Amino acid sequence: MKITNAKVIVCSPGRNFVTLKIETDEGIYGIGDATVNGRELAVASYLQDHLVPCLIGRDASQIEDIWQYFYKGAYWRRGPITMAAIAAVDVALWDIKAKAANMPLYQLLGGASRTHMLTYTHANGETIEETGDKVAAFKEQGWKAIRVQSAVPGLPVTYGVEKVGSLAQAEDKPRETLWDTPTYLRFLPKLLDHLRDRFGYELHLLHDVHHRLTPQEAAGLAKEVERHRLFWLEDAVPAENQESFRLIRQHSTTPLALGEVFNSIHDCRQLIQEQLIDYIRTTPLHAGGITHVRRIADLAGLYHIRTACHGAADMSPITMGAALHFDRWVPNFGIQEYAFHPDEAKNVFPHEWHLRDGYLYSGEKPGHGVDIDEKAAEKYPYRQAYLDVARLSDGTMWSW
Ligand code: CS2
Ligand code: MG
Repeated sequence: MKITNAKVIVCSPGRNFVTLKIETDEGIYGIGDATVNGRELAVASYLQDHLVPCLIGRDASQIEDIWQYFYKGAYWRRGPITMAAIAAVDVALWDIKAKAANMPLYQLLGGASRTHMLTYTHANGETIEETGDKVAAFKEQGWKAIRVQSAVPGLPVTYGVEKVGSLAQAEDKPRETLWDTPTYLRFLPKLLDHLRDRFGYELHLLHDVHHRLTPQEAAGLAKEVERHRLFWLEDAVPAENQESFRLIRQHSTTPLALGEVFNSIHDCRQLIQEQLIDYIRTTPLHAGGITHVRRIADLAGLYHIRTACHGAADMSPITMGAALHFDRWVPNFGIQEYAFHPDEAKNVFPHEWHLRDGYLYSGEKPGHGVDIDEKAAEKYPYRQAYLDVARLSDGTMWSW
């Protein structure tokens, strides 16, 4: 089966998405997501200008060789742009292979290890009480696991709380936000005290620090919130320096999650082999497609680490479809994140996966079960957008 055409579709149904559609001489096509929030056009160009010309005429069934060709064959390898572009090719080719086999994608990976996936969503409030009310509403809808973020009093904007939250802002420059670690560290335990008093301990609660602390601060926080028995504390420290997690680990048994920004197994090898984390958050988008995340998952499995694919709304419904087929198979599955796509995006990307009672279901259609309505996509042209940046009150740049 020969690849006859590959096109890059950039659209903005509620937010920007980059999609690769690969067509074959047998009439079967597959689609993959290449969205890197705030850097969309860089991946679109990487695909269009550098990968697509090498794809035409290739045998679509050679997923592994094509992956290696674009990974090893690039002298300048790795990095979010490269790996997202490779991921889009990889996911589209798995989609084609599964459609050609007339099987849902999880069957090609080794078949189902489970019927449905435990999933968490986000409760974000301007106040502790409002966050609690949102948790109550999700609990009522059947959710078993909820990530809780609340505005930190004294900071004008808090990550994850504003309506647009982690969505990129449609502006010509990144918005500057203010960060203050001591204020945050005094506040967070109060939020968790309130939620445990109100909901007890059965409900899984998660919290995302979003890379803001030093290892010493994170170790103190992880120790202090042991009493709240979190499902996890996420991205406590920026993880370029993987060994910094040793300090947190030595001081606390709070489960740790990390890896949404990683794009290769080498970004998490030490964290996994030293058992410094409990959940690995790499997705089939930012970490090189199904072909690469399954390698990460297999390594993690050796060390009792479970998967937890990043599921923010800034990855298209295609990535959610691919992630759910991966989740359906992966033996060491932990949890899946889901943050609700804008309605316009649901129309552009018709999909079979669905939510019921706090669980996601992959669907049974051949392929990954997600399509793109190109006519609908044309109605939503790309808009320039950036993620926020953060500074301390004296102007120092900080991790956002
Ligand atoms: C987040 C994301 O979902 C998460 O855990 O950390 O919202 C993240 O901020 C965005 O994906 C950035 O694009
Ligand atoms: Mg996160």
